[in-house]
Amino acid sequence: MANCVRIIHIDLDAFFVSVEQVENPELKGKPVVVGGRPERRGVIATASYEARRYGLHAGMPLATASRLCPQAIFIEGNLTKYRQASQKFIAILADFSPFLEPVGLDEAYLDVTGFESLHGSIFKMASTIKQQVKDELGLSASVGIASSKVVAKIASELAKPDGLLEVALGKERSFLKPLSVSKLPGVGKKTDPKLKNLGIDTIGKLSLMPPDVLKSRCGAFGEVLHRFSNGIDNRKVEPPREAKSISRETTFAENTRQQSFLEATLRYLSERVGSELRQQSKQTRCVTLKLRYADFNTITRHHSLKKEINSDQTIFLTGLKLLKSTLSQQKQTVRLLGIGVSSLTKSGRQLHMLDSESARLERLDRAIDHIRNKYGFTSIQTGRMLRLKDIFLENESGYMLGVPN
Ligand code: DCP
Ligand code: MG
Repeated sequence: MANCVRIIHIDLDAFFVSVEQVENPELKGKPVVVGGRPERRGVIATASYEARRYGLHAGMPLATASRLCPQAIFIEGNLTKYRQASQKFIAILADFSPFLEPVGLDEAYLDVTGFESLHGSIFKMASTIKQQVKDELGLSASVGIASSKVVAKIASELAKPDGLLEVALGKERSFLKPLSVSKLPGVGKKTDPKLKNLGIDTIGKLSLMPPDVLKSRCGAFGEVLHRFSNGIDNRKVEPPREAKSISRETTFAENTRQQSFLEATLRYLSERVGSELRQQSKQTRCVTLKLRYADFNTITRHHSLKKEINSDQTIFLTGLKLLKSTLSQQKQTVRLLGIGVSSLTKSGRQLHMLDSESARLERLDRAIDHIRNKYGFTSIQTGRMLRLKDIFLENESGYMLGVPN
């Protein structure tokens, strides 16, 4: 007999904040916000559940947050640390099912069809996963179990925080029926009012609408709404494909055109990209510079290289050329600077084939990577980057830029 599809959706609770609370238990049970100091420009990345009681939420400007909840504790945040926690989280999940699809840093789907006998039941399996994440990482997660991705995701959302909810086979429609349409993934500021205008507030009502009506109001998404509201979702759990690009960017506290500062930041971001590239044993042929100007206009400029590279120096110099030529045509100050690489290939290292300059750069990068892995990213710095010391706060895994990235 064919097994009925069982899918687990798991999502960590208040992820960035929870990582901070594990590191500093004094923060537990308090209104805590990760995203930056309230006097800085920026928005909340994560608010603890205690802070959410005051109306604080992800995406809210920090200044608004501190007005609504003056006693909140504001933390700068450090994405490197959250990435490390994320990797450990995904590694735990991978022990339970190879059919694993991570989404973002703190969320994943697992196809566990046919895994009942291994664990007694899928419910027991999910409790074990939750417990293991708690024991090994100190983080609490919420889990939904259902016959499709969409229903599992809605179930985990409903179970938050620290919950576990299984929607039995055949009960999908009755589970969804009373819920607000805003619980459906993709229904937000745009679609919600359109549905409300049609008199549709619950998923149950949505499920009874003729698909043609939904299509005429919401375009192609109307069809998805029809299927999702009826608990139908044939999307498979897809293990990730290899990354197509690597990039790092930062928003400045104050807009700037200061050449030496922009160069120092570009150097830092290039080294971040280069070190990730080498960690993945990849090389690149395309470097992209990204700039956002004071008026929020955002541009990207690409440069294709003749041969594959993975050195910080080449990424930086290519980015610098793009930066200089772009700024020479533009008078505005810069709000955001980013650098990325794409057209990635696996690096088959053939040192003897490299010319001596490439070989020298490769040895240098390897030595730097080694020291940084051991003593932290800022333990060794290049001349151009040193100016950043005066500008950004620093911790063991690198400079804390204005916005976690
Ligand atoms: N995030 C962010 N900016 C946003 C939303 C999220 O930087 N606008 C980051 C911070 C979150 C992480 O992504 O910690 C995960 O996002 P979630 O939507 O899963 O939110 P949380 O894990 O913080 O809370 P929840 O308990 O609701 O899942
Ligand atoms: Mg989460």
